[in-house]
Amino acid sequence: MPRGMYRVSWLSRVSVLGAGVMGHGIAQLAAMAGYEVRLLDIEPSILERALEKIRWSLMKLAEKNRYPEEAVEETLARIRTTTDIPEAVEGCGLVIEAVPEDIGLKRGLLREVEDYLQPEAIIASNTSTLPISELADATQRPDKVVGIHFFNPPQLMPLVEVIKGEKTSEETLEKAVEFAKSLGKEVVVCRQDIPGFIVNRILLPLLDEAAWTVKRGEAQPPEIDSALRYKLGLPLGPFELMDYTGIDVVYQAMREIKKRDPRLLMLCPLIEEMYRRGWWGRKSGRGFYSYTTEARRPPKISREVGEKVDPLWILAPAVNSAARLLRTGIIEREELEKAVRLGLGFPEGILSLAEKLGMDVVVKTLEAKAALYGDFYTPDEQLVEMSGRKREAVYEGTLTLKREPPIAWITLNRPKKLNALTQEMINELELLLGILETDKEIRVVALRGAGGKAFSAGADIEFLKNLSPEEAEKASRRWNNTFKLLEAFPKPVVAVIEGYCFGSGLELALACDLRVAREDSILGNPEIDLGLIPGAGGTQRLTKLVGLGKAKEMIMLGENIGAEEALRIGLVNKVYPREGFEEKVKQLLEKLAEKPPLALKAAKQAVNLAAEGRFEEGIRFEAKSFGKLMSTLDAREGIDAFLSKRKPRFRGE
Ligand code: CO8
Repeated sequence: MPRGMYRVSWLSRVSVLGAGVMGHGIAQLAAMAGYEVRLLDIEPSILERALEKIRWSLMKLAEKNRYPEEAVEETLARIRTTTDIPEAVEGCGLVIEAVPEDIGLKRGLLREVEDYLQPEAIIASNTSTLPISELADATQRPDKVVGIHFFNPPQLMPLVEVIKGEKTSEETLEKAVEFAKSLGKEVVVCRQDIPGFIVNRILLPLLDEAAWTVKRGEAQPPEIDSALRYKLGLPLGPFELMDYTGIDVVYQAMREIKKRDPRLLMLCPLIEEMYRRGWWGRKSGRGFYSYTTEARRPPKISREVGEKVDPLWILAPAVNSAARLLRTGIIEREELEKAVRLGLGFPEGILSLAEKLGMDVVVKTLEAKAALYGDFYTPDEQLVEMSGRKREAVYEGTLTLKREPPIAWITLNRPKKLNALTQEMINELELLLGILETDKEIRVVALRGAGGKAFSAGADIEFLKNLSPEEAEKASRRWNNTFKLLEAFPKPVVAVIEGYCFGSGLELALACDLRVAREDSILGNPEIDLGLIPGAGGTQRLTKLVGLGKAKEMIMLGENIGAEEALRIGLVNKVYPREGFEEKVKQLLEKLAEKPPLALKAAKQAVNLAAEGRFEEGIRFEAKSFGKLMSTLDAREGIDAFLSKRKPRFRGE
C-alpha cells in the first residue's frame, strides 16, 4: 500500500461524478485508500472503459511494486459504477464532481445531486478553472462545498490543491485536507477562491509567455522547450506540456481564467488559433509538434537547440505572478514553492529558482518586456522589493518624497516659482512627516528645493496677497505649528540649500536640525520690503541661532547674505562648492544615518530644550535620557566597538 493511504474515520463511502480522465483516477485513488466508491457517468460504455483503465493502472502499480497485487481485485470490487444519480450518492459522506468544465452543467448536476444527498455530506469540485463559490451557490449547503483540485494523472501526481470558497466552513476545509491526505497526497490550501488557484496561476502565464515568444518571432517551440528543460530543469517544455495536456484544455482554461482575472494572462492568439484549427496536440496527431508515429511520441529535443534562448525571458511573468500571490497573502512562500515543485515538477520552487537566476535580473527582464510590449509586464512591487532595489518616489505633489533608505528626500516641487511656499505645500509637509516618522528604514530626512535655483524664495506672495488680517494670523499659526512638528521630528532633518533661501523658505530651513548650503546660495529675510515681518517663526529661530545683533540686521534691513557669511555667523553648518555638491551632501547624510537613532533623537530633544531656554528641564531630560540610553543595545554596540577598535553598527534598539 502506498504511504499515507488510509481511510479517515468520518468517511466510508465516496461518490465520484464523472468517469473521465480525472474522475476515474480519483475513483481509483479513493478505492486504493479503502473507501467504498460510487462512480457515475451518463453511459455504461464510459464506465466500462473507466474500470478497464483503473484495472490497467492498478496492475501497472503492482508491477512496479507500488501496490500489492493481491489487493487489486478487492480494490476494484470497492468501486460500483452507475448511471443513476440517487444510487451514485446514496450513503456517501463526500461527493467529488469531475465533470467537464462547464459552469451550467456543474451547477445543474450539484443541484440535482443534493436532493438525494445526506444532510452532512460534503460536496467537492475538482474544477481547475471555475470559482468554487459559484458552484456552492447552486446548493443549499455552501458551507459544505469545497475545491479539491487533483492534477493529471491523479494516480501519480503527488499534489492536491484544496480551495476555500467564500462560504466554505473551516470544518469542511479541514475535512477536505484530511481526505486528500488520506489518499497519500501532499496538500496546499488556497484560502481564497481566486481564478487559477495556485498552480495554474504560475503555469498558465508560463505557457502563455512561451506562445507569445513564438508569436513575436523571438524563438521556436523546440528552442524554448530545450532551454526550459535543460537550463531550468523542468520535466517538460511548455509546448511539449501543452501538446500532452491538450491545447483545447489549455485554451479553455486560459479563456475562463482570463475572463475573471485579465491581469494574469494576455492569452496569445496563437493558442486560440491552434484550438480553432483542431490542432490540439498529441490526441489530435498535431499540435506544436506532430505525432504521426503509432506511439504518438513527441520528437526528441536536444540541449543544443535551446542554446540561444534565455529561459528567464519566458519564466519572468510566472515569477511576477508568484510574487503577486505572496503580496496578497493568499499563500505563504513555503507553500507556494511546494505547490510549484509538486504540482509542476519544477526541480525547486519558482522563487528560489528566480533567486538563483537573480531577482534583479528577473525585474530587469520584466522591465525590458514592459518597454517592448506594454504594462502587462510591469514588475510587481513585491518582486521589486525582493530584488533588493530601493523603492522609487512614493509621493508626488507640490512636494515629492523619494525613499532611498536610510535617507528620505522631501523636495519642494514648484521650481518655476522658485519653490515659493503655499498652504498646500505646508499641508503636504505635515503628511509626509507623518509617513516618515513610522518608516523604520528611514533614519535621516533631507529637505531640498527642486530645480537647483532655489531652496525656496519664501511664502508665495500671490497666496499672501489674498489673506485678510485674520486669515494671515491664522495662517501664520498653522505654519508655525507645522514647523514645530518638523523641529520636534524624532529623526534628524537636514535642509539642503541651493540658491535662494528667502523669507519663509529660510524659516523652514531654520526649523531643520542642520543646514548645508551650496557656495552660491543667498539667504535672507526680505519681508520688511513687503511691509511685513517673518511669519513662520523666523524672528525667534534666527535670533537664537545668530544672536540679537545679526538677526535684527537681517530682518530690519532685509539685506541678503551669501553662503560663506551664513557659515561664519552659524546660520548654516556647512558650505560645499557647486562641483561635487551632491556627493558631499550624500556623505553628510550617510554619516548622520550611521549614528545611533535613539541617541540622535534624545540629543535633538535635549538641545531643543536648551534653545527654548528651558535649562532646568533640559538638564533633567538629559540625565534621564543618558540613563535610558545606557540600557540600549546601541550603547552596548558603541562601547564594544570602541574597545575592540572597530566601526559600530547601530540598529536603533
Ligand atoms: N511668491 C510668489 N512667486 C514668487 C516668489 C514668491 N515669494 N518668488 C519668486 N516667485 C516667482 C516669480 O514671480 C516668477 O514667476 P513668473 O515666472 O511667473 O513671473 C518666478 O518665481 C521666478 O522668479 P523671478 O523671475 O523673480 O526670478 P529672479 O531670479 O529674477 O529673482 C528672487 C529671484 C530674487 C528670489 C525674486 O523672485 C524675489 O525677490 N522673490 C520674492 C522674495 C520674497 O520677497 N520672499 C519673501 C516672501 S514673504 C515670506 O516669505 C514670509 C511670509 C510669512 C508667511 C507666514 C504664514 C502664511
